[in-house]
Amino acid sequence: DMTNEVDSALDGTGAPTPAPRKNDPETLARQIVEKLTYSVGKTPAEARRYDWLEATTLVIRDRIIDQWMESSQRAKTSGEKRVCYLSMEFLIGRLLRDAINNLNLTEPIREALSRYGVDLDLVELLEPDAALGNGGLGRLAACFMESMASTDIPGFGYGIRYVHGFFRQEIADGAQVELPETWLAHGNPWEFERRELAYEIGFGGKVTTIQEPGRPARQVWRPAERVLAVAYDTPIVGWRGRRVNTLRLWSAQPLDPILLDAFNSGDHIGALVESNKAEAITRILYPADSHQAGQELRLRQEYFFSSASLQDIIRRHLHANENLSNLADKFSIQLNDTHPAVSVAELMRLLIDVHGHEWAEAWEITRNTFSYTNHTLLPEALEHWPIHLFERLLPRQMQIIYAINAGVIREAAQEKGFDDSKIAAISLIDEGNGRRVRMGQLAFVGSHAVNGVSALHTELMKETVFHHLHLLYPDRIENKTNGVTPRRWLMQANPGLTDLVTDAIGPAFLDDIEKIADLDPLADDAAFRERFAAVKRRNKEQLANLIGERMATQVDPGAIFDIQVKRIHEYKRQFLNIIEAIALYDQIRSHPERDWTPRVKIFAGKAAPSYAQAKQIIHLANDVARTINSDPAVRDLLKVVFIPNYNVSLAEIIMPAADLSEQISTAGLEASGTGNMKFAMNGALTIGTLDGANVEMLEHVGEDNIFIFGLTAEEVAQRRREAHSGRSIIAELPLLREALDAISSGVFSPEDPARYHDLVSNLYNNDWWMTCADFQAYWDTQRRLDALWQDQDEWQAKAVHNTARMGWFSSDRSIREYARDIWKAGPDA
Ligand code: B1H
Repeated sequence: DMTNEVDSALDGTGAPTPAPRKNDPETLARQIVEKLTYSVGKTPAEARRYDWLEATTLVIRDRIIDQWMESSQRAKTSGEKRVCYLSMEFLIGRLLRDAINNLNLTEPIREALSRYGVDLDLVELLEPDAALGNGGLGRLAACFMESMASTDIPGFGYGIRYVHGFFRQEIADGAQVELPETWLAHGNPWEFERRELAYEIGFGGKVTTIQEPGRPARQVWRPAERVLAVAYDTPIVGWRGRRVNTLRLWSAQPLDPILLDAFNSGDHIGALVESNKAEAITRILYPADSHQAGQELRLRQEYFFSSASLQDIIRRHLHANENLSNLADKFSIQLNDTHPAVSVAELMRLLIDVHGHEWAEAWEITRNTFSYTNHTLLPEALEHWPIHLFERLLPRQMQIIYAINAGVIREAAQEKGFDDSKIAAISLIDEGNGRRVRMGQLAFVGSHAVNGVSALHTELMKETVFHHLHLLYPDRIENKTNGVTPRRWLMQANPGLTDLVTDAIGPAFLDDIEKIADLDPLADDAAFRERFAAVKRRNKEQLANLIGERMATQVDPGAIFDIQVKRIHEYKRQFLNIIEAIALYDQIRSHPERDWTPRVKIFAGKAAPSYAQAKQIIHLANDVARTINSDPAVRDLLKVVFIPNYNVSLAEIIMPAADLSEQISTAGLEASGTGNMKFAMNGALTIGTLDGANVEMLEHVGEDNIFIFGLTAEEVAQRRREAHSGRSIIAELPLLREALDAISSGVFSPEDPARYHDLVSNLYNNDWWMTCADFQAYWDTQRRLDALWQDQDEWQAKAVHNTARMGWFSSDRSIREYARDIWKAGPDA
């Protein structure tokens, strides 16, 4: 069988297996030099740092492959249920340090390289980030992959191998500039091309009904275009190398690389048109976070990777099973948001048209196989495709969607007595604004379980977007609060804290992060607090160095590091944070005699290229930074920094260096947040609204250890119904008014005084995001934090409590809940 999970002569059929590998520095050093010589083609004397990276990666990779083959064989031969995580995004970041750490090889590798005068930390820095995602949703998929491997769940990630990941951001004259990202430029040693795993994906064309005598009518789809999906596999190593799972990413290739007839008749460009069109599908990641990218190419991407993944799952299933009737017993498929929701129609098509199942049975299999995670309630992010586009590109899937819809509507009318307005609400077709296919509704009805990503978000799903579907299927929605992997976000990102915790409570927490709770009593131990603060201080110095080097701005590591890093979005309210900085700036200048607490406000994040307001906010942050940082009147009391090109690797430096984490979204709009968790685990205090997972963080760390302010989700909804505006609030709050006056009069943009006119007038006329409504509460809470900073014993005790009480927010816990409640898979199934 040429289409095994991992192609190998070593499949347990008596072929020789390699000797177990030794992991002492001596052996590792010898192997690294061997790779350097025979794979890279350099002697140690000639080798440059990049060559050492390649050689080291290859040595680590060999060790992973041994485990990988074993894990794949185990999953295949045991017949255990496998979990497929379908996601348009996997925001992985660097892999080398993750792999070395999870194989427990950090020290021996460091030692091996040092024999040649090579510094492991510097080598690791050369690896490009795999940035195949936008933000939280893609990073969650990466944490989940790591946690599935670490908790011994046979998990398979399916996604797209974008040639260009998330764009690189530069700041020019204060404004965001987008540059192409080229992570594959030097090749990718982590991926394995599986040429034998290629599937045809069709687009367009016609559906014809075939009626043979004595047999039921069949539908046959003849696509007008076809492309190939080729698999690239990346191993995902779990903690202590226990299990190595596979991330399978699809690359689009033309069936014919060149149209020779066209070429020979002189049409050299035309000869390549088909090929270019095919490759365009997996060329680039759409950079619109929490916003629907409504273009045809996006729908092509979604269908392309959905169909390829399903064809692959079916092939794997039929390898060990006679037919697809028991598919749902052997595979669970999680849809990461609606981006792969077309899978529901595609699996129906494959079951009925290709594998000959009856509709009713196919529907049963489909629903039992799929489950769906919703990540946002923002109307502008909910995917819906114009019917004419959908029908033109995927005519057979459109027919199937109509048929699914008819069945659901019949059920709603007959069994629950839904009237027309309720039926309009659940319909898969939005009849409102030019008929559209609603992908959320499709994913919902095609799944046996639908989950939100925090307790609050899940409740709001039931009340808002899925209100009527929830009435129809009241047991379907459940909550699975997000988590983050402590291997990357604590152990690797913060080795200083990891060593300190190990020293204090022993190493058990490394294997079971909830045991970090043993640290809690040490919050009362002055000597421990001092060591805890010293670790934080060193991490802040490291970040201060980075800021000094990259931006030529000097910041004082003794000040509060107050950090907001995430995608730039109005609902996340970076603007509120900037206004507070301006108000503070004014106050410091007006009252220089007061005992101000020094602060460094740090921002980072990318705006979607087409999101004008978000780009304005970036511009404003940079303009404000320029003004404040060059004003001697505030000296070291206030600095504002916008660090360009936020990505996973930068986050790994930032999270451990924060004193204060800004999680200040308008309540009801941040589905969960995961940065909030990374910060708190690393001992930052949180200033935040009652939104997303902040609500559960409050429950875990306790109200004394988190700083909650502002309107609740319910109050926000109420004010929006009352057509709230900012004007009257601004009139009553001089601090706010003066800050806004400064912005709109061009204090921060003297070269273009009108630059922020719209940004500010939106607050007066509308205040949709409750920036004005929450300003005073936010300001007051910040001043309480200023006062707290003066009492370092108190601050550090709270910081220790945060680290000790955040274990529950591990993605291991999230994954175990999915495995237990939704997938019925894994070691405890
Ligand atoms: C989240 C997205 C998202 N929610 C559309 N929705 C995208 C929507 O490219 N697109 O079309 C991309 C991303 N991302 C985030 O998911 C939430 O805003 C966070 O609150 C949450 O923590 C994260 C993971 O659940």
